Amino acid sequence: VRVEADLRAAIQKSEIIPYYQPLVDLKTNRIIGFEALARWKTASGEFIPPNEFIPVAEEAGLIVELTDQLLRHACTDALSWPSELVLSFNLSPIQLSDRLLGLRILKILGDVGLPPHRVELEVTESAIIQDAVTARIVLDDLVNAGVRIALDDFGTGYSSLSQLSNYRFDKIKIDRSFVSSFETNDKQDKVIKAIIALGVGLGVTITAEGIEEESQLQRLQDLGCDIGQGYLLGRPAPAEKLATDRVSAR
Ligand code: G
Ligand code: G
Ligand code: MN
Ligand code: NA
Repeated sequence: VRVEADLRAAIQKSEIIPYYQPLVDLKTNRIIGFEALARWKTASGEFIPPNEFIPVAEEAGLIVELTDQLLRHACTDALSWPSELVLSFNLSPIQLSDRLLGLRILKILGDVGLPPHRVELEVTESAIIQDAVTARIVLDDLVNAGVRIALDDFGTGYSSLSQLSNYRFDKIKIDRSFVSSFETNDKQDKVIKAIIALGVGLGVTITAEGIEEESQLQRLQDLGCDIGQGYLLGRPAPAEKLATDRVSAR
């Protein structure tokens, strides 16, 4: 209950802010955009990670308010970036069962003046399975306006193969658990190769998450992976520390 009251107050005081992690084109080494990752910076200077407060926000019915605030903040930040850079933003699974979500997101983009084609939303498959009818309405509203949709955490229990033929995703993000183990595990290497081939077949862009080592980056580039993300390429950082004018990621 205390966490819930604290969270309510934190939203009121706008203590929860987006950090940004670069998304890098692995063919050109250029930053193509940033993923917004929520951080709760408390008055005492402590950081509470999203895994701790997003579930509380969902339970307490605060996720709509929190998301609206974070998205507005992130879109405003993105307005000051070079105009070719995209903003990628995570949605909680339960949000996709709110049929007004799409229109609310588009309203925020309109208010801020960020064109929908500069925004990408990250969803997991479990979000779609929960309420497929509503998820379809929400995703259609967004896609028709030009927003792109990424299937996040691909390959884990949250995202598998079942919805790939039902929805037209623009991007698939390979979960970082694959990238972290694929050098020591020859089968994992084959799995990543197969996901990249799947992307080619479906005409979907593939992003690899969690790149921490030079050797992982090299292998992903050799396999033809489109986009990379991870501590090696850039850690999540506050808006004021972003080098959005940097041509190359490294
Ligand atoms: O930033 P970090 O890797 O600690 O994020 C942990 C989890 O929290 C990830 O699954 C990420 O998608 C999620 N997350 C981060 N920011 C947001 C947000 O603004 N909204 C939602 N719904 N989830 C977020
Ligand atoms: O579920 P989602 O893919 O949105 O989660 C992204 C999370 O992964 C964020 O919390 C982010 O801080 C974290 N992350 C980003 N890059 C790396 C990395 O290279 N290594 C690890 N361990 N975590 C990462
Ligand atoms: Mn994500
Ligand atoms: Na992920």
